[in-house]
Amino acid sequence: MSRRAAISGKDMSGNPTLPPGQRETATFPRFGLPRYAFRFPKTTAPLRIAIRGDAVQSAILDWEPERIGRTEQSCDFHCVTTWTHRDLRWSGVRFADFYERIVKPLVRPDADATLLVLHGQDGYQSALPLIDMLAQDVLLADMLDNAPLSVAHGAPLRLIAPAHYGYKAVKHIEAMEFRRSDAGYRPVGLRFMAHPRARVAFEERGRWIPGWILRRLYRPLIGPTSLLFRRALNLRASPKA
Ligand SMILES: Nc1nc2c(c(=O)[nH]1)N[C@H]1C(S)=C(S)[C@@H](COP(=O)(O)O)O[C@H]1N2
Ligand SMILES: [Mo]
Repeated sequence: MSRRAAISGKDMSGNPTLPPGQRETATFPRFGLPRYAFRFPKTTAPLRIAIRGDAVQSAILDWEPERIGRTEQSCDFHCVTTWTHRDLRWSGVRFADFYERIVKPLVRPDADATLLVLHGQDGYQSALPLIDMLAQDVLLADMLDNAPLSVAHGAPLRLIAPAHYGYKAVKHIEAMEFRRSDAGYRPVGLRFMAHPRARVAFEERGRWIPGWILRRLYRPLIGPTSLLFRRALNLRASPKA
């Protein structure tokens, strides 16, 4: 059984069903919180990742995927605003392998390192429990469809965590913060929007407000948001247009 079938099941004609409240989109838009639409990575060159936080030794690590072992993975991408784009083919390194082979020996995280905050070059950030990050389908991806990641989709490196909503899938990763707890952690955006786990199968869209209500609030934002993100990208490509 494919991983996707395991997550989302199949309907009576054998087609994979979508998770609750999601709708398939033909396009894969550049997307995010509006305030990040006009922010871009400073560099897309092969990178170094800063490691910091109260549960680890600080360090700067080189991104050397071939040393860890590359993996490919096809999976669906689920945005919290209800669009799903199916069957994207990513290439990169399993986070669990990066953690075991690079992080553990080199920066020795404490046994009570339980939270990982990923930081993007555009100032975006998102947090997941370390236990969720270690799942076999969580990838640090640097390629999509056999090509290096585009700026639109997260160059030079992004997270892919298919069991969680897209807002956990930080693009343009520059730093990883290993923490003992979320005490004092402030998510980007409004507090109600950031669920600590954001699992798609359980419709954990946000905190406090049920997922089926947030569906209706978020859905009308898809059109304007993807338009804004596309315009910002075009403007960056041709500043005078
Ligand atoms: N650095 C960064 N990562 C980000 C975002 C962002 O604005 N900046 N938006 C998040 C959201 S809400 C979504 S749905 C996905 C969108 O990924 P895409 O632009 O490749 O479709 O990126 C996530 N990661
Ligand atoms: Mo999203």
